Amino acid sequence: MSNRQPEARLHGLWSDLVPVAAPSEAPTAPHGNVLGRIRFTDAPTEPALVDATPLLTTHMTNEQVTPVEEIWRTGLPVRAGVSGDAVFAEDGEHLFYAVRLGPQPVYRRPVRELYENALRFTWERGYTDLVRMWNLIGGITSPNADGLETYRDFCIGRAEAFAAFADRFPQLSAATGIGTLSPGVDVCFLAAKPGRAVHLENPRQTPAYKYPSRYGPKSPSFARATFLRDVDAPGQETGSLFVSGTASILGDDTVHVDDVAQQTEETLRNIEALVGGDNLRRHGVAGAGYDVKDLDQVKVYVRDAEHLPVVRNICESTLPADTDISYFNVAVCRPDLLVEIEGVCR
Ligand code: 3EB
Repeated sequence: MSNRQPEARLHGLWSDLVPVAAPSEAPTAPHGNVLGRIRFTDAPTEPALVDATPLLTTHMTNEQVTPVEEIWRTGLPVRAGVSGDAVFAEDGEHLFYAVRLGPQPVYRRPVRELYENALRFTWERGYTDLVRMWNLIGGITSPNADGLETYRDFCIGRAEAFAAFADRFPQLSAATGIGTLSPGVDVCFLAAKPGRAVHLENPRQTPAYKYPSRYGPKSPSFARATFLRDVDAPGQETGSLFVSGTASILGDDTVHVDDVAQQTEETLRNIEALVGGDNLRRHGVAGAGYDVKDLDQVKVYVRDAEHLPVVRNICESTLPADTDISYFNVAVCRPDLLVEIEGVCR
């Protein structure tokens, strides 16, 4: 665990990645209150309140990688609850929501329902800005019962839900769409009270919601990053930049097919362009911006186990030694994508 989160910034939202085996043995006493936890381990389980805190458990580790838990914290008092199949927690400024959808022959309708329930709940509680979403999809590039790729099937249901809520959630946030190792879909997200979130696109990439239909009947519903201003910093540009799952895509094309080293380097260049000052200012966020070296709480998804060493090498030589990085051996949403990387800049 790195210590790059400033202790003083108690009114933002931050996360740690810790080994599952010893979450309580974190080297520094964690400050703040737990808003939610995402456990990346060797089997999925239904989301539940554990220690009065939402816990989503997703199947993302095998013998290649170490189970970890991502813990989201806030400086404000937290209240947790259950809503149907979903679990949530809120602190008056932020909401964490998690739900699991079991294996389905066709995902479109149940995914639409899942997202509509989630968006309705979130809107009713006043968390009207989405901040960061994760879509963890079993068999992501495998066909559904109708022969359509599961990711494309998922994207239809999600897009239909966002279309139904376009009056309330006109802006899409940062997200990840990635494979897991068990069928079913795990979804969780963070949302905030209005006025603090700014959503960013990447000048090197076509906005995902404008991808042409050759990638699927409905485009993916997400932005490339979301900047969340700190609660206690009116007029100042301090906050967190949530970087979406990023891959080796230029425009809408996968580049460096079959070359994992080049895909990893292109992905890091995409992140560099996304988080830099020029791109932030283009979206109305003042300040110097970030460098790819500022990326922390990094998750690196690698499709093929044999590519883990080369991807690790490139990430470790690009990012500072105290960066928290977790690696997962899971499929990415296009069969030709070998790697996807996400993280947070502060
Ligand atoms: C891409 O850029 C790679 O469907 O929620 C990245 C982040 C990707 C989020 C999603 C998909 C999603 O298109 C895939």
